[in-house]
Amino acid sequence: MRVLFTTAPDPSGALEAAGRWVPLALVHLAGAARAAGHQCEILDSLSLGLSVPETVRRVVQSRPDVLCISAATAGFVPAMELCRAAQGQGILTVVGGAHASFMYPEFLPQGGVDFAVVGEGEETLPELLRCIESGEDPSRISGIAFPLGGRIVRTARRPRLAALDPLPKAWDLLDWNTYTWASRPGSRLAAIATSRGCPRHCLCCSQAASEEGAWRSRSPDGVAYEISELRREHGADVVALFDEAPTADGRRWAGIVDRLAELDLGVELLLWTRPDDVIRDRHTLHRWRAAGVAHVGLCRDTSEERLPADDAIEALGVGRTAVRLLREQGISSETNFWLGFPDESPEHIAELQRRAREWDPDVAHFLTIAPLPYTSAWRTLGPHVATRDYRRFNHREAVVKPRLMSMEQVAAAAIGCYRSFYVDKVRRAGPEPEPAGTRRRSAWRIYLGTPSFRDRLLQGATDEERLVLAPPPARA
Ligand code: B12
Ligand code: SF4
Repeated sequence: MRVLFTTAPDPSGALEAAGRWVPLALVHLAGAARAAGHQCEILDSLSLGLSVPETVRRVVQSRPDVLCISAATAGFVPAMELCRAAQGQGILTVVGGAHASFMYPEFLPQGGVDFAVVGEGEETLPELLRCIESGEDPSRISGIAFPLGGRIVRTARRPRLAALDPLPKAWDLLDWNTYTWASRPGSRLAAIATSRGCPRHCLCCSQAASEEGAWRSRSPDGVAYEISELRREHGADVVALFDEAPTADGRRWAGIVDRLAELDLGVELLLWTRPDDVIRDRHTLHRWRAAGVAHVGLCRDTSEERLPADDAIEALGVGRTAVRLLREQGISSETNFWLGFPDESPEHIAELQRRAREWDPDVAHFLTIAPLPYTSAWRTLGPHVATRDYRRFNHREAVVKPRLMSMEQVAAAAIGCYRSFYVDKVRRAGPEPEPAGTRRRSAWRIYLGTPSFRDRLLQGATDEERLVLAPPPARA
C-alpha cells in the first residue's frame, strides 16, 4: 500500500525560533512500514510551516491509501482537520503519539480518524497496515482503538518493545536540507532516541504518564553505531537526542560518551536531561564535551516553582551548579521556567524572574503550564483549566485561569519574563565576541534575531529595553 506519513501542521511561527527538528517518529514508523513492504513517503508539515489546506493539497496530490499523522496535543486540532479532509477523499487515516494514545475516547467519536495507535507504533502499524490490506478484523491487532458502529473498540494492550537497537529507520525519505541547528548555521541536523521513558514522575509531563516510569535503553555500541552512520551516510554534523532521560543510567551513558569520544566523529550532540545527572557526572563532564555534547537542556518539573522554602533553595543550588559545570566545559545550557498556576500573581512572577537569573542558563524559556487530562497534575490543576481548545496547549498561551490574574495577563507576563531575562543577558554579555569553542551566546542570540520573537519582546518594552534588544545598526 502507499502510506504517507506527516506531522500535524502548526504554522504558528513557534518553530521559527526553535528551529526545524527531524520528525523522528515518522522516520521510525516509515522504516517499520517499509520493512513490511509498503511504499512510504514523509511530509513534515510542521517543520515546513504548511497550513492545513496546503497540507491537504499535498496529501491529495500524493494520493496515499493510508495517511499516518503524528501529533502532540497542541497540534491535534489541525491533525483532526487534516484527517477529516483526507477521509473525505477516501484516504484511510491513522493517528498516533501521546495525545492520541490517551485521548482517543474523546476524538474518535468526532469522526475523521479511522484508527488511533496507542503507544509505540513500530510493531502496531505494520500489523495494522497488513490487516487493512487484507480486510481482516482489526480488533485482533493489539495497541489500537477505532470507532465501530457508534462505539469505540479498544484492543488489547501491546507490550512495550523489548529491543530498541534493531529498529529500521527511513532516513532516506527525509529532505535533509530542511533540518539545521539554529546555533550552528549551515549544520545538518539529525536525531536519535537512545532510550525511551523517564524514571522520574514529574507532575505535568505526558511522558511520565505514557511510560509509567518505565525506562528502556539501547546499548552504547548501538547508539555509537547509529550516530556514526548518520554522520557517514547523511553528513549529519549535529545530532539531537530525543530521549527524555538519556543519562539516567550513569554507566550506560559513560559507555556512550566514551565510544563517541574514541570515534571522534566531528558531530555535536544536543540533549535534555536532569540537573542531578550533570552533577553526578561532574568529574567526567570533560568526557561529555569530548564526545561532542554542545548543548544541554535541563528538565525542570512545574512543581519546582512552588516548593517549600528549604527545598526551593536546594533545587536552585542544584540548577545553578549544573549550569556552572556545563559552562566550565564550554557546553551551553537551556531550561524552562513555568508560570500560570491558579495562585499566579505578580509577586510569584517576580520571584520566578529572580530564580531564572540565579540559575543563569544560556537559554531560558518562560512557559505557561498546560495540564493534560492524563497527567498526575490534572487532579489538582484540572478544575482550573478554562479551555479545552488544544491549540492553546502550546505553553505560550494560558489555559489555566488564575484567581488573581487574567489568562491574557499571564501570557503577557511570560513575554515580560523573556524580555527581562534577555535584556539582562545582553547587558552582561557586552560587545565581546563568543568565547572560543562555545555556542553559548549564539544559543540565545538566535532568539533575539528571530523577527517574530523579537517583535513580541519589543511590544510593551521600555525605550531603554528597545535599545538593548534591537540596537540601531552601527554607522559606517
Ligand atoms: C523533538 C520534539 C519536538 C520537536 C518536534 C519534532 C517532531 N516533528 O517530532 C519540536 C521542538 C518542534 C517540538 C515542539 C513541541 N513539543 Co515536543 N517533543 C519532542 C520530543 C523531545 C521528541 C519526539 C520524538 O521524536 N520522540 C521519538 C519518537 C520515536 O517517539 P514518539 O514521538 O513518542 O513516537 C512514537 C509513539 O508515540 C508512536 N507515534 C507517534 N506518532 C505516531 C503516529 C502514528 C500514525 C503512529 C501509528 C504512531 C505514532 O510511535 C512512535 C514510535 O514508537 C518529545 C519528547 C519525547 N522524548 O518523545 C517532545 C514532546 C512530544 N513535545 C511536547 C510538547 C509539549 C511540545 C510543544 C507544545 C512545545 C512548545 N512549547 O511549543 C510543541 C508542539 C508542537 C506542535 N504543534 O505539535 C510534549 C507533548 C505532550 C503532548 N501531550 O502532546 C512531549 C512529549 C514532551 C514532554 N515530555 O512533555 N517537540
Ligand atoms: S519533565 Fe523531564 S524529568 Fe520529568 S518526567 Fe518528564 S521527561 Fe522526565
